[in-house]
Amino acid sequence: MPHVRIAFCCTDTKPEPWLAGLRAALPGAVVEVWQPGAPPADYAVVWAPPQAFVDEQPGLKAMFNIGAGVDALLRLRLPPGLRLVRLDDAGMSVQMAEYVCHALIRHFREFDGYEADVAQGKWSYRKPRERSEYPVGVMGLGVLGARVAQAVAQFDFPVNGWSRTPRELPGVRGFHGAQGLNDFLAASRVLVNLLPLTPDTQDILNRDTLSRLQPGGYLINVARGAHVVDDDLLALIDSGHLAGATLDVFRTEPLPAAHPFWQHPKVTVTPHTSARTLRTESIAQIATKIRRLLAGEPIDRLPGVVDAARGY
Ligand code: NDP
Ligand code: OXD
Repeated sequence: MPHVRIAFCCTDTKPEPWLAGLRAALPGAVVEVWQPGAPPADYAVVWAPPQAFVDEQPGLKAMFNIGAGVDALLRLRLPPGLRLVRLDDAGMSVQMAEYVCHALIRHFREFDGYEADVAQGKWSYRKPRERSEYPVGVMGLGVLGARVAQAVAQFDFPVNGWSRTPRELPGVRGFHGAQGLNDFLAASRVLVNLLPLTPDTQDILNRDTLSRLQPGGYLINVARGAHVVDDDLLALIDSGHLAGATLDVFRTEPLPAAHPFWQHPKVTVTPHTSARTLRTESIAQIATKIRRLLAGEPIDRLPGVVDAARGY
């Protein structure tokens, strides 16, 4: 392998196992935690790096994000030629499918109600709900959204999908673009958000859009907190138009102690855990991509290269 230097700059991440894994996968590469004043690196492995890192490393050829969402990276001032590469699944889509199916089925089958009954020693039945009355709309049909939409379809729910450009997936009724959004929402009762956070999608789940869901709608947000206008969501739950929400991501994380989501009886909160970065899979994917680049392959052939103009 040609001499290559890789800087590791990941906030809130224990570096040692990543360094050991990257060194084992890329023998001969120098892989070090970035410190101010460190020598120039060829590539970087990052999560929420500070602006100082980018400013001090103008010679980087590519930054590999150890997550799928690159909104935090695109908020930095980046040199024009620097390419960003995100995780392309790396074990996340199956976790997303599990999480969303769990939240959907828990709501649809009223398992919270049964749990409350059982806690009082009550043996009671609820009237079975019609699956056809619970069409599920998945916003974002990318690596994660496509897998989620198909997992939901396996349970025979009607499934709608919304993307920027047209996407065809078996068992999924496709809608696309701004012109398709209102029809997509009107056709859906349970809404699953798997959009990237971009200037076009920020605040997209607001009073107007959420009101367009079928009555008794339910939101499952597993993308980014800034997609949702929190007060609008709470007002629609409290008015009864929405039945509730399962939220994994928030505008401020950790979710502040005083935020009403914590205590709301119709809101389920989880701590940004719907699809975790899996270290072994991620290291293998990043190392394979670096090997391909070192072998002379053009970066645009790699899966997960970010289009900065598009924002994802
Ligand atoms: P992809 O880039 O593969 O997919 C993005 C999808 O969103 C595409 O279908 C794209 O449309 C669609 N899209 C983008 N912009 C718009 C728009 N303006 N209007 C309509 N559709 C749009 O991303 P992933 O599936 O890998 O990840 C999605 C997001 O999930 C990440 O950006 C991240 O924020 C979040 N995430 C959350 C995690 C968690 O633990 N909670 C973990 C991992 C990711 P098109 O197909 O036409 O390009
Ligand atoms: C991601 C995330 O974007 O963990 O991968 O949210």
